[in-house]
Amino acid sequence: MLDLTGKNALVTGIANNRSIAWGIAQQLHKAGANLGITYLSDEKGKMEKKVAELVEPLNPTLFLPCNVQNDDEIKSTFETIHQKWGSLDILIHCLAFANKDDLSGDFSQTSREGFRTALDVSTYSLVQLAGAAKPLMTAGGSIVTLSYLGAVRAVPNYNVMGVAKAGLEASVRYLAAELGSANIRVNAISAGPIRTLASSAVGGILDMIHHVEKVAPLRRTVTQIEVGNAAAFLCSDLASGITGQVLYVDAGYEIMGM
Ligand code: 0WE
Repeated sequence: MLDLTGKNALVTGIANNRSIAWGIAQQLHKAGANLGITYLSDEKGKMEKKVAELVEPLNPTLFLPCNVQNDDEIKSTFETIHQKWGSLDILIHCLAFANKDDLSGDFSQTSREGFRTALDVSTYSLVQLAGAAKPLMTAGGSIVTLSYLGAVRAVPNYNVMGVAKAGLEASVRYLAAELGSANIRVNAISAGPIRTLASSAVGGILDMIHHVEKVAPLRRTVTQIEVGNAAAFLCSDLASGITGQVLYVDAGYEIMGM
């Protein structure tokens, strides 16, 4: 059944124990994957210490800083994977950032710089990491990224992140088309709203969560572990025929008309 033993999996985007990437890492580990973890380094090394303590029970065999705005860190991350693992099977992309000012107010007032930042960190980073992973996925592979309904609907205040996620979902299709001949599959999970470090910084997130709890067919939100289970499935041979897709893990919210 769902078995990832012998597979090397790189997980990006763990910031703390509420991160969706943390739910994914736990479920990949449970399925037997060998984990590599990247984190966003800060000057004081506080993040490094925090994330290292968190992931220790999952016995990662690689633990590397990787800021996607720094080409050198990306280069050295994949050089280390090449040296230490030889090959890569799974890449989990859970990275997004927009300036806080660009996540409220009028979308038409988004600055060129704010637009560029959001698409650089949240969209281009998938293309960049997939390009770096491609030569290491010599036995085929699976790439999974995280999206949100704001990619395809105008969700209040999501603004420039909606444009970034629309670009991300299109990038999933173009990457899937290119990488399919190397038996590398590329898919996105569109997760319902979850309280995380990123979403808790957003005004009105609790109201959105309460709305989902009323309207979604399952009458609740989803958990990081449920997103993790869907990611583990997409990375497994059980999903060998699935690529280029956006899988909604949202308690059914997306199908509803209100
Ligand atoms: O993709 C996201 C979060 C994206 C995000 C959040 C922040 C907050 C703090 C990106 N950059 C930042 N930058 C910050 O400084 N989600 C799907 C969660 C989310 O974010 C929203 C949402 C939902 C849901 C923003 C506005 C409206 C709804």
